[in-house]
Formats: sequence, C-alpha cells, structure tokens
Amino acid sequence: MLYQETKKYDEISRKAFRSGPEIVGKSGIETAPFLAEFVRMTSNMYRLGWDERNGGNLSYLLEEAEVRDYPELSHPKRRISLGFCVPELKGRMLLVTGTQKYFKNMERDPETNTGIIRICENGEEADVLWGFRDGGRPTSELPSHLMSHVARLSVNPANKVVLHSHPTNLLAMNYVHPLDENQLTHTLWQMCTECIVVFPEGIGVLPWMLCGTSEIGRATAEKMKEFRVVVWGMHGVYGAGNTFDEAFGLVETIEKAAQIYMLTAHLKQINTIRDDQMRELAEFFGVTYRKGILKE
Ligand code: 2HA
Ligand code: ZN
Repeated sequence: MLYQETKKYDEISRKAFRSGPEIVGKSGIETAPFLAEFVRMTSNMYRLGWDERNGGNLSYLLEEAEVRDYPELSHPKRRISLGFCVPELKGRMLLVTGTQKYFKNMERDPETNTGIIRICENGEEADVLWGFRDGGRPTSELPSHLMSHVARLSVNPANKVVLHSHPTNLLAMNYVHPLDENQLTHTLWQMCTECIVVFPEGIGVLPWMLCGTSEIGRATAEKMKEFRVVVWGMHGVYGAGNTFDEAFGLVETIEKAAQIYMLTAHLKQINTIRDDQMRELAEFFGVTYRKGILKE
C-alpha cells in the first residue's frame, strides 16, 4: 500500500473504530452520533423481541448544538399537521420513528424509517427536515411522545428521550397481576435487588385505552410528571430519560424484574426481598423512594 493510501485507510478505520462501522461510506446526517445511537437502540429493542412488526416508537429531542454541522437540516422538505397542539415545543427539533415502520429495518435504512421534524411556531404543525424519505409521517403515537416530552421537561429540563415498546414479560404480567400502581411497583421492586434504586419513584399505570390518540397522550403525560415509566395496560410501556442509555436501561430493568416474576409467580415462593431490606437498599444508595408502598 502506498503511504498516502495507508494514511487514508488508517483514517477510515480510526473513524470506524471511534463511531462504529456504520459511518464508513455515509455522509451528512447519517454520520451523526445521535442517529447511530438511536438506530442501535431500536435494533436492540427489536432483537430483544420487544418491538414486533411496527410495534414501538422512539423520539429524541435535539439540541441546536447537535445539528449545527448538518446544513441539510436548514431546508424544510414539507409541512405536516400534528392534529394536536404543543406550543411548549415550538421551534424544537426531534428525531422520531416513522408510522408503520419496523424497528427491524432501522439499521438498513434510517432515512426511510425515521425523520427529523421541527415543531412550527403555531405548535400544531411540524416541518420535516430530514428522513421519512418515502413520504411517510412520524409515529401514530406522536401525541404521547410530544406531550410526554413536555411533561418530563417540566420536572426535568435535561430529559431528551421518550420510548414506547411492548416488552414481553411486562406485558404478560399485565394479564396476571393487578394493574394497581402501588401493587405493581412493590412486586417489581421485590424481583431484583437494584429495582428500588433504579426506579425509586415507582411506575405509573394506565388502564387499557385506545392508542394513537391525544387522550392517551394527555393521560400518559399526566403520569410522566410523576414517573419516568408508565405502563399502558395490556399494551406496553412508555419510558423517559436524559440519554438513550438511561431510558433503555430503565425499561430493561423493569422488563427483567417482570421476567423474574413470570418465571416464579406460579411456583411456591420460599424467599423474598423484604420491605426492611428494600428500605436498607434505598438508604444505602441515597434514593428517595415513593411512600405508601413499603410497610412502615
Ligand atoms: O406504533 O406500538 O402503540 C406502533 C405502536 C402503537
Ligand atoms: Zn404500542
């Protein structure tokens, strides 16, 4: 190899090593670290079996600084109507999965399966800045995503990620465990030692409701003021976090706890994590847990 060629090769492999092989041969927004992380997360969720067919959706609130290097985002491609109003997010940009799109296909073609939108000044429309290449639209669950972002930002300005998914064991548990917030939280806390530390505020629960509507969006957002995780009865879960890892890790922990429950609920239980032990954990790790769940 000539010296120049070697140098070029080294440069490419260094880049690939730093940001993952997917950036080689790509340009513009397709090289953005936030897109790589978004795609990685949806692919993981698919492989975990949480997001069959077009199930699940993901949204990420973008900061101006993250998109400065991508001039293609300054030319809106088309305007879409939201069907609801989120004045709190006017001017904000989000990367979001597309409606009827499969998490399975995200890695292969992010530009068709996702898109970046900017909420217009009226809060009722959005400009498509990139993606949805086949003329698609953002997820049918956009009301729940945008309203949840607003709710989380009102209590935590650093929140950036909202996810919706159908984790298998958590969903199975919905059919055999009371859908009561305190009872469900207590059971899940009991299933893994770390649970009370990872979600000390517990989990919110909504009864079965029609999905894809502004009503379920408003109900989810109301819960999101108190909880980072909201179970949609007999449907799935919403999770929020400051980073992809945080939102994913939260749902992953809850799904693991639900799996332990589903593996043991029909067996004779001879051991448990007691309430006083959970209190000991919370005190040791310095977390403030939701009151009214552990016996005082
Ligand atoms: O978008 O999961 O709740 C697919 C869904 C709807
Ligand atoms: Zn769903």
